Amino acid sequence: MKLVIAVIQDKDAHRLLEGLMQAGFGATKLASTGGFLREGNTTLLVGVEDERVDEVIGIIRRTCKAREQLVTPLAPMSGSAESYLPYPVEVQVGGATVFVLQVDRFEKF
Ligand code: 2BA
Ligand code: 2BA
Repeated sequence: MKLVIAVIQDKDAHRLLEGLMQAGFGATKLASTGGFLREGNTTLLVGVEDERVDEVIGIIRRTCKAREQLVTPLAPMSGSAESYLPYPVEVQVGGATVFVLQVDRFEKF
């Protein structure tokens, strides 16, 4: 068994859960925060048999879109604050960031 951990954008969470449920997968949705943007995102945990991992990743791939987001970087910790002119920069936020972990033991009671 594997545990698929997928960090996705909130906007895609509903559709992804729907797709996973339709295909008969179990899932748990967690509210999370990105370390860089410090904004809310969604982390899904999907426990799945080894042979269906690619199916889960396929559903994630079809559902989750990459989007451009404007961010204004924080002032640097060092250097002169006066010379620092913050301007928004565009970053591309995935898609999805997916980890697949081996599950040593799975129990349900
Ligand atoms: P939920 O997904 O909200 O599911 C609550 C209960 O609803 C489940 O209890 C199950 O009895 C039933 N259920 C779930 N999906 C169903 C479906 N497609 N058709 C009919 N009934 C369905 P549990 O199986 O004890 O799961 C409790 C919670 O554990 C789940 O809440 C979910 O958050 C998590 N979970 C279960 N299996 C998981 C998995 N493979 N991966 C990740 N999280 C899982
Ligand atoms: P955030 O950390 O809020 O990052 C959002 C987006 O900002 C990233 O998109 C990336 O395009 C950009 N970014 C992140 N760190 C950067 C940096 N040091 N400099 C410039 N740009 C940077 P994604 O890579 O698609 O990541 C989306 C979210 O997935 C992340 O939100 C984070 O919550 C999670 N994630 C990404 N890589 C991870 C990893 N290795 N481990 C755990 N979570 C990760």
